[in-house]
Amino acid sequence: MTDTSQLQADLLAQIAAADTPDALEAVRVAAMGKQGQVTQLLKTLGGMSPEDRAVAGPAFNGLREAITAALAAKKAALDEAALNAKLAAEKQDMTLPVSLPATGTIHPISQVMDELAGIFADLGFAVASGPEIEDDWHNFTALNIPESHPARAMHDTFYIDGQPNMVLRTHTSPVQIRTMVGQKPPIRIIAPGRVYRSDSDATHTPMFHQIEGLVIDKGITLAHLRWTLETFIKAFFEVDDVVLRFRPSYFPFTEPSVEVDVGYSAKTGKPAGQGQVDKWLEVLGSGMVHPRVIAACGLDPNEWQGFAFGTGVDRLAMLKYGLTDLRAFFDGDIKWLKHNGFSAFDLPSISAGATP
Ligand code: 2NL
Repeated sequence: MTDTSQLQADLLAQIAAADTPDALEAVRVAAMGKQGQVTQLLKTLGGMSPEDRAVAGPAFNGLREAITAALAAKKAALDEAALNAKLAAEKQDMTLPVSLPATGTIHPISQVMDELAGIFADLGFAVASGPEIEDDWHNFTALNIPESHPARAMHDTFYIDGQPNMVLRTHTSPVQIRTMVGQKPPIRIIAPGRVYRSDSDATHTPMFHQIEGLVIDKGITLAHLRWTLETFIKAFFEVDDVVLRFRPSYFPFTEPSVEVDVGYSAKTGKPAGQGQVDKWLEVLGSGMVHPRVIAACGLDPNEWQGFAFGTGVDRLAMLKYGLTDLRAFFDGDIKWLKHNGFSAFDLPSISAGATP
């Protein structure tokens, strides 16, 4: 009864013949399960004389090991074959063209964000980003906004419940503060992103999009600010000739502060050149970075100067693409998105925005 070679040959043949995981499992149960042939054989060792057991033990255990190994090898082979079949069935030819018409569109805000990033990339600006939940220092204090400033009042700022020092950022300036703190000048960045203010009516939404820009270097003057903004406005509105009006203004974080208006033509509804201006539209706030802001970031204001600017992306999108209802931007109305969205295949560039 110690000759296991016939049983081993039978079981190995059954394992070899099993061509599905279920069939293999049936063979395993029949051999190695509680009532399995190999298990039953091993149980007989207990009732044997020591002499018989000395012979049968190694033989039975050898059988068990051979079957266990064969089951494992077959299981691995079947698993691999199953995976290969699945991969073959799910194969996608990535070189095939996209089936048109594509149904989704690029939201005007995303489109304008892409255009802005493209324009400023060509001017040597990197895109920076940061958290939307900010601490009081990065959002206000470092920007020379004292405790008493109205921008800190509860009705403007969303505070985080139970964390009086944390706010939803009210502008993207904290991104620039983080860059100045963490990076050695020269710095040329834009910071586009979502910002939050507790304000909601026809022209204000509690979340909106802002883009700010910052340049820090040695010997930076208002002339650099003026050239950069003029170049940006021409590229963005796709006009060669544009008249900008710089008005003195006030921001706590810049000194001097300058508001920038674009001359508009009533006839074309576009920014206009000399002699064609019918009205002025305010498009940007800007100024020379306040020495206190530079110092708050650990830099010496006698060594480093810079300019900064900020504007609303949603408003820029409305101006450029003739959209009149701000709230429609956030309604998610498919008809509106289809009509006002942009093709994903239409890449914005410095020379041309995309056509809706
Ligand atoms: C506006 C005006 C502005 C800035 C933003 C800025 C950032 C740093 C330092 C100094 Cl870190 N300034 N940003 C400067 C002037 C104007 O935004 O009307 N935004 C919608």
